[in-house]
Amino acid sequence: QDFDVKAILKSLSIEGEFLPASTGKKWFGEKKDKIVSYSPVDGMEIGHVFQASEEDYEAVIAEAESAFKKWRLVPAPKRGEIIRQIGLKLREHKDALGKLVSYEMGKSLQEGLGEVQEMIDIADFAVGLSRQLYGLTMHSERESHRMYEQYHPLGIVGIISAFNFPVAVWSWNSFLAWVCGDVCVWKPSEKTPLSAVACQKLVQEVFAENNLPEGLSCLIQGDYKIGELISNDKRIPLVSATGSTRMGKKVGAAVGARLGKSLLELGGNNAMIVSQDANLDIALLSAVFGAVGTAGQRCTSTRRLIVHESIAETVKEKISQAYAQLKIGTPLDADNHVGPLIDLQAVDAYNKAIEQAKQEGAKVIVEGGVLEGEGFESGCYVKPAVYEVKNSYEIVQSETFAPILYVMTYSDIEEAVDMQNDVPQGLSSTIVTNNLMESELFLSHAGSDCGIANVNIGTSGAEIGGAFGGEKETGGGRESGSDAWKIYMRRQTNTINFGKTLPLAQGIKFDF
Ligand code: UN1
Repeated sequence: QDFDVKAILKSLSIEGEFLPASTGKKWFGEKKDKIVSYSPVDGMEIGHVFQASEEDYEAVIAEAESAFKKWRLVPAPKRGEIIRQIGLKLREHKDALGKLVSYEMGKSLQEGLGEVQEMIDIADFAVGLSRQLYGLTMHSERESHRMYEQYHPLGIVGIISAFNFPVAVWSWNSFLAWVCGDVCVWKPSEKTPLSAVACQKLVQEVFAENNLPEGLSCLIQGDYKIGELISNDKRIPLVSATGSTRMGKKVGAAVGARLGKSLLELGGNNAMIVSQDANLDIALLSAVFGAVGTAGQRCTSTRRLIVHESIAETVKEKISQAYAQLKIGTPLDADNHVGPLIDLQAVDAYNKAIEQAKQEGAKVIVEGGVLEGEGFESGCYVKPAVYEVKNSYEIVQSETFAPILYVMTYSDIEEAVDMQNDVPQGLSSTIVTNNLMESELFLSHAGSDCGIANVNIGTSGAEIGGAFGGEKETGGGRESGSDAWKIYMRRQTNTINFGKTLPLAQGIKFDF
């Protein structure tokens, strides 16, 4: 196999061990507690970083604050030019970074490269955006007055990201934040610290080439304690956090308690409705990719299949046939469809979910199980599984980050929409149908309650151009495209009097 980990690390300049924190070019902190990165692909140690302390955190924030004072003065289109250069740098290193993501996180090589492509796409988007940070102008009710609004940089943006998209989600946040004139402090997942180091190295090259201040991009490695420092820190006006609903509730509460802003992108429980008028080829392919792609570890992974009762038997049979053909194994081999889960803890959660589903009455359509033997030494490879369930089961109501698909049936479309909505989460949803009335109902105000609602495509694999995020326990945040940039800026309304008198609003008379 032509997969040479050492060569990949070398080409990304990330050989050896790394200190806990980095601001721009500087790396600092103490070599105390190690965070070791093991590949779920083969269980091997890839490298390690060190856990940051509170002092390291303080040093990072001080650098970020001073960088912000300079960066906010750089005109937005010039800030965009820096992101353009970052996009070029990513194109140059796409192959190596994609491979590292694949090896450290365990997603397929295709998906690792796809993730870097998302970074390149958001870089391009951010460049264009840098000339489009528009506010509105309003007509004043007063004579010789003018009103308009403008968007100013916010300050330090804290980014807490998850293992499953170890680089793209950071770039959605940081590239937009930088164009908006903010600086970023990034706490990546402890499960993927090296992919974060690789990103920090790439952007810091661009910053150094442009004589930009240290602290524009700060990386701080550590566990939940660093997340707590960020969430409680008044110097950080916006915290963007991606991960579990449990984590998001803590971050949201801490940031809310100090009346800061948070952008939360949390758990999903994404469903596909398969109508009796569905193109079954589309339904099957998108459901299987959605359920087993990234080993079911996307927040947009398809977890529930809501099938019309008249085609339920056919769909179950087709799903079983499709699953029988899935190849499970190293994600570095393009022939394999399903790679490993991130770690043994995730395998445990997968096992427990299956057990609980069965206790609650689930019927097996495709049985799961942990794989052993040659090629599966890491212990992280599991069989994608499918069970017939009721939507009300407790386990079906919660998100398990694993390739488990729950199938349920419905008899009329309103019932299907109700089932789709009847979970605590609200990220992604889709209907596969050729029936116009059904798809319009699904997209209407009486339809899906999710942040993402699709027709005739899967629940996962969103493009960067749209706003990404969801409702209810998904946290309500929107990042990436559309006008998601607005949360990274502060809005100011300005009223200017160019007359010689002082008329008051609402016609109030005040004289002396
Ligand atoms: C995530 O799982 O946190 O829509 C993000 C998708 C990807 C992003 C997923 N573009 O599946």
